[in-house]
Amino acid sequence: MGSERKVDIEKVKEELEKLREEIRKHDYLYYVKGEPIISDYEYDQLYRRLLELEKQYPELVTPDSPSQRVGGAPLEGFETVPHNPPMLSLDNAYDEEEVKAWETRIRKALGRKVEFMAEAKIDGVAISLEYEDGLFVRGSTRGDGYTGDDITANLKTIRDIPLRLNNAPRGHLEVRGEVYMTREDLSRLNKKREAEGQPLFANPRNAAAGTLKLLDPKEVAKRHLHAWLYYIITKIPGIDTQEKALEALEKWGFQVNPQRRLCRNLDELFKFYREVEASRENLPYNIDGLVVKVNDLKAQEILGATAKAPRWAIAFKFKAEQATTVVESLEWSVGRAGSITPVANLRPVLLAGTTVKRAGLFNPERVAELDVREGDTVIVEKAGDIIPYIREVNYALRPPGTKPAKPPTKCPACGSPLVKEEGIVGLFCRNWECPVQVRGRLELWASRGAMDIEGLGEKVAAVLYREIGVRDPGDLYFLKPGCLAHLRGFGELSESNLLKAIEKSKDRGLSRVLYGLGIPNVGSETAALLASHFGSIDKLMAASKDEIDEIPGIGEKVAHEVYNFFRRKEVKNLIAKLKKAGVKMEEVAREVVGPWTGLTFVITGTLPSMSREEAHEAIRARGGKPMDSVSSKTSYLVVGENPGSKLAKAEKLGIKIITAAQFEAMLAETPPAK
Ligand code: 3BA
Repeated sequence: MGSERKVDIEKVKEELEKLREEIRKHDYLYYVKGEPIISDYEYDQLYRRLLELEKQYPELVTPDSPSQRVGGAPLEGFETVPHNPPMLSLDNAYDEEEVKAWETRIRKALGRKVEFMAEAKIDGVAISLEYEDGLFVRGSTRGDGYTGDDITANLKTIRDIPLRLNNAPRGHLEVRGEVYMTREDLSRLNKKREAEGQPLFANPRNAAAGTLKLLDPKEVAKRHLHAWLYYIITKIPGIDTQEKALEALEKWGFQVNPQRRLCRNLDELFKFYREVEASRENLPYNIDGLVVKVNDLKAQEILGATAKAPRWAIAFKFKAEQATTVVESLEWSVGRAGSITPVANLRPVLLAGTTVKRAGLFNPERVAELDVREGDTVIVEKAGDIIPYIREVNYALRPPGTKPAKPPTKCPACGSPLVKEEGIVGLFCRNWECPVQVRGRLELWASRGAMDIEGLGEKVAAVLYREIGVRDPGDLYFLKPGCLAHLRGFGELSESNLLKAIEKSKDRGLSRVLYGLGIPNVGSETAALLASHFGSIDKLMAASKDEIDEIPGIGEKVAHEVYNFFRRKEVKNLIAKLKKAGVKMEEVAREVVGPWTGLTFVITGTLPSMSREEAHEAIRARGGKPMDSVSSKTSYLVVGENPGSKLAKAEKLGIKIITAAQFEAMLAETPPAK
């Protein structure tokens, strides 16, 4: 009986392996090549048989089985993954002159000329992948470069990412690259989102980033992401150039950017740049330039990196794409802080992968400066490749009889007279009860980075304003049970949930309160600075303009805004109301989130220039964790004079060991988090 089962198992194993091999082949032909050779039906038969057998023999499920791509249950959240070495960014060059200057620096540093590997720069999201003995074990986002999110389950759904490598080196292998989405897949996704009333993704990069952050791998699988790899972290004998690294990646089974060329000199590089730029529109994905790398890895090592980017690589960007269209009308809208923002409604035009219908004009001064008028022909570009704006007006094509655009004198939302303020660009509505501002203020107060009140978004803010007479965030804390339940879209349950969420928000602390108040020009960083400097709202409100101005990191303009904000009688009322409600307006000690978040440090021996406690403080200030003993979780062991037994332990565990001097260099290169 026992032996019969054994024979069975061997046979099943064999069938499973065959099935998997077969399915892998068809996955590759279908997803990567786009040229399937069997029907969907035939494929489904194979796949079902695989699932059936694996269900029957769960002990035979292997981590590289195609069934493991679709992932299991949704995740609760992501673990963090430290990046060692960090995932840096790239310096940019915008024209040939800048590339020449870069090449000159390299030539001088090395004392010789070098060859360059140039790769089309895919507009995607950076990732890191880890393999053990050829099996995919972990993948992560770039995050802040020092730590990212563990998105293994999501990455497993991407067919371009092999779960098992061909002839890869034994042991640990880490490679880095980029995940991207094609333009076609983006427009399909956006059509679906539009139909479902969800916000649209502005471009393929945002869509790829948003998709990788989904907690449900099954949803990720539906979006057909792709991946290119371009960097091997692990040192491999025989791989001594970027060219060979790309070939090795390809051989192991990764997808590698097909548009690449080894260039012996700048002329060859510039020629390749023009070729790739000309091919741009015909590609199914967005590229935004070339990444040019010193080909020789030895030379790369000598050149090294700054705290931000390697010196041996540069992103040679394409000129921003432009489109010509016509201004159909000019519109003036009111922002949350009461500023009047002109917007041009445009004849729809395709630009860098999306249809542009509106372009921001920032402020009335900008409209006057450009002298843009209704009916004008204009050139639009995208700032940061995302936000469309008017670059230029073609005055020669202006239709006869137009007049300069006139900013409104009354607020388009509430009719109050608009004011211009000393020393500030722009026009403002200063009516505290202007509906747009009240709703905006409530939304900001409730937002994630502020008081994080779940259930209070745009729609609910509008209802609270219109139906209940809520006029500022303070009113939220005096809502009575029963006041909402009768309203359309509300029920007893949603009322009680909202009231609970409001109650819970009282303890978020000063920094979030200050951000949530919507003081002009005060984002979450400035809010945190103010909070940690003053410690309580009373002290901040009592401070003079100069006292605020003196805080490092806060400029004169912001000091002026903060000071003025707290002089307003409506603001004083609001603060009094919040106090009465019991909203905490003192700073609560927070864990620092910074460049070293997720990294743990252990120090052994004495450091020449600082005490152990000072070193610990410096680590904490950057978000890192100082620890007293070495474990497998330690990221770095810092070795001072007369090190103890920790050194031997770290060596045994393969922990990264750095000298006191290296540690100090890291401190100098990495400023503390604010
Ligand atoms: N090559 C992006 N960084 C790239 C390895 C270095 C690098 C890129 C690249 C740092 C592309 C910065 C983010 C990052 C991995 C850090 C490329 C592309 N090479 N071909 C030199 O096509 N977008 N981006 N990624 N480490």
